[in-house]
Formats: sequence, C-alpha cells, structure tokens
Amino acid sequence: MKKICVIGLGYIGLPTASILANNGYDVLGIDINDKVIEKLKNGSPHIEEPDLKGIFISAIDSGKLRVSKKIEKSDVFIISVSTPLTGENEADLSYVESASEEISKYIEKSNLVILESTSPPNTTEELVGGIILKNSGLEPGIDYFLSFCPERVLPGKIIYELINNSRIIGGINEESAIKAKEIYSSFVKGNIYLTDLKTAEFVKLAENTYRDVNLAFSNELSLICSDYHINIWDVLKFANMHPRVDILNPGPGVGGHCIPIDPWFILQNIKRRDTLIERCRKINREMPVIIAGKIIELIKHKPHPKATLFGASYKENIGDTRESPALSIIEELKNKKIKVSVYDPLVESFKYELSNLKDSLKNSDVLVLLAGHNLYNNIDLKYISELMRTKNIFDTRNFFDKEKITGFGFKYFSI
Ligand code: SAJ
Repeated sequence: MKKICVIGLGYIGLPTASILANNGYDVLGIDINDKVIEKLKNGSPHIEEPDLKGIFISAIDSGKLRVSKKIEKSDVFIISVSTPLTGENEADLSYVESASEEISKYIEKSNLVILESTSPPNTTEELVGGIILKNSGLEPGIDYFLSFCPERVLPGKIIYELINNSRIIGGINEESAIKAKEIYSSFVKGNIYLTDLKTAEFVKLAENTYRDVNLAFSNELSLICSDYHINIWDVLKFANMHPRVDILNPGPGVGGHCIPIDPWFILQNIKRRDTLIERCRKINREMPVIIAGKIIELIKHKPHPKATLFGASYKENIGDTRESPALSIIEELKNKKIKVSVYDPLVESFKYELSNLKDSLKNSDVLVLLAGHNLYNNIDLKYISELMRTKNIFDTRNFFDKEKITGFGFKYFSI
C-alpha cells in the first residue's frame, strides 16, 4: 500500500494528505474546486490552521504530494469530503456519492477504501460499498477492503490532534480495519481502536452530540440564571469543582461545521420522536436569537443605534465562520434596523462586510464580544472608550475582566 488518493482537500483532507506524504506515501490530493487546486499548486493552503503551511510545503517539496482534479489508480482511497446538512436537517451525502462513483472507475482488487467524512450510520457499507459494487462489480470485504475512520480533531489544533489523538477504525471485516490501521499507524501517536463500520460511524456522532447536549444544558442554565439574577460564571466555577461535574461554557450559540450538524445525523433514520438530542439542538440554535434580543433591548432607544461585534468566526482564535452564531445575530439586528459593524482580523472572507477596529467602534452603542480571540486582549480600552458613543460592553464569553472594563467607564453586561 504505497500510493494513496485523498479525495477532498478541506480542513481534514489537506492536513491528512500532507502528513501521509511526509511519512513516505505517494499521495495524490483531489479536489473538485478549481480555485483550491490553483492555490495549492501555487504553494499556499487555502485554509488557515497552525502548522499546516509548513507540513504542506514540505510534502510538496519532497515530491511525495501532488494535487489534481482527477483521481488515478491507487492502493488506497481516502474520502474526506464534506457532508453538509440539507434544509430538512438530513445529511447531504452527494459529495460522498460522487467520490464513490469516481473511485469505482479506478478501483482494483485488494485496494483499500476509507471513508473519513462524518456520516449517518450505514453510509460506508450501503452508500460507498453499494456504489462501488454497482459500478465495478467488486464486493467490499471480499474483493477490496472497506473501512470508516472518522476524524476527531479540533479546529485550531488540527495538526497536533491528527498526530496525537487516539483513533477509532471500523471495518466491514477485521482485515479491512487492520489494513486501515496500517496506514494511520504511520503517523498517529495515540491508540488506534478497531470495531465494526456502524459502531465507528455512531461513535463519531455520539461524541459531537454529547458536546451539543452539554452546551445546550449550559446555555439553558445561563438563561435560567439570568431570570434569577445569578451569575452563571460563578455557578459554573463552583459546580465544576465537583469531581463528577464538567459543564461547558455558555455562549452566543454553537457554531462550526460539526456540532450543529452531527446530532441531526444521529436522528436521521430513527422513528423515535421528541428526543433530548433534538431539544438540545433547538436550544443551541435559539441562542443567537436570544442574544440578539438582548442587544436590541440595550440600544434600541438610541437614535440610529449601532452595534459592534468582535468575532465573526464560530469560536475563539480561528478564522472559520461556518455556522457562526454571528450570522444569525447580524441578521436579527439588521431586521431591527440596527447598524452592525464587525471586527475580526482572523477572518478573510465573510457573508457581511468586515471593518477595521476604528471604523467598527466609531459612534457605536455597544461592543459585543462573540468570539474570544487572544488578539482582543491587546486592544487599548481607553482608545475604544473614546471612539464609542455609548460605553456598553456585552461579553458573551466571560472574556473581559469586569473590573478593568468598568474602570474605563464602560457598563458591563454578561451573558
Ligand atoms: N462552545 C461553547 N462553549 C464551550 C465550548 C464550545 O459555546 O465551552 C461553542 C464554540 O464557541 C463553538 C461550538 O461550541 O461555537 C463548537 O466548538 P467546539 O470547540 O466545541 O468544537 P468544534 O466544532 O470546533 O470541534 C468539534 C470537536 N468535537 C468534540 O470535542 C467532541 C472536535 O474534536 C471534532 O473533531 C470536530 O467537532 C469535528 O470535526 O467533528
């Protein structure tokens, strides 16, 4: 197993292809997007992620990594395409489907096919295996090896976690799981656990759903605390001192490409109704609307009210805006005719206009902290206070030091 084709050069595929190439495999990275291929051929990754550029360039320079739009015959095919959500809250598996169609044209006996994309249970066997069987006549587990090996890495720490996290691999049979383990063992320092396909698919979904449920609990607690006029951050500080309590932090909503999506994949093919999972998803989805409502209440009486948002990305210290709570908050504020300025130096492109620090704050009536980027710590609070019309700070992440903030004449509002 010397040659590996990685299909989909996104947040997972590009780092994985680069690491495999740096570990001696001949890797062909495939993407259907012309712009992505062009950028990569010019030597620059289209994704911002610590350490990615270095490992990508060394992979290209070694000649072990090539990028292309077209699949070739390979020993191993890794599918790492995105699996977005449809309007009906179901998995859009069209990219997995088209990758499987393409693989069917090149696959040969004894090859290994690995699905990495997060997918509903049964996708690897029924969809990937089914398409390859229909087109090539090759039976998974008999003529070729078929596995599912989900990524579990945290955006912002992708390279570190790709190497150091443990992994779970599901195989259509034991040999398939063992073959996939051989590939990942070349760079994974954590443990690698083997199981069947469906269990591995479900484990990935269970992990992200666990986090979504914990976040919904925390967000709901924050709303209840607000009714009681209790500080949620004090509650969490003390509750989390208990050795068996680990409540996450509330926030303006749950974003990213994984946690707001994966719980729906769990629910996709089941008859059970009114699930805890679905209720939690709804609580988290409502958070940005609730936060927007609080901003509106705070400044609606001002003539031509203006809000400044710090953080367009879905969480701290990254430039990824997928499913960011900022999106719904901006929409809600604009609907109420509130002028919105967004300042986020980590974000390169965004649905709405981004401003520089000065313009974003000039004549503003509230600074809303949505993503706690470290760089916001370096901003001169005196300078901010001079630019703003009304000195309100609404901190949705417990980011600022309340005493310091109020010392500069700001009114401080917490989630
Ligand atoms: N968030 C909070 N409060 C917290 C923690 C997170 O409001 O205490 C919010 C974040 O601001 C963000 C959202 O939740 O909007 C999700 O952020 P995250 O850091 O919890 O997770 P992701 O989406 O960046 O990455 C998750 C990780 N899954 C788990 O930790 C179980 C990662 O390991 C997965 O690989 C990734 O999803 C994925 O690709 O599935």
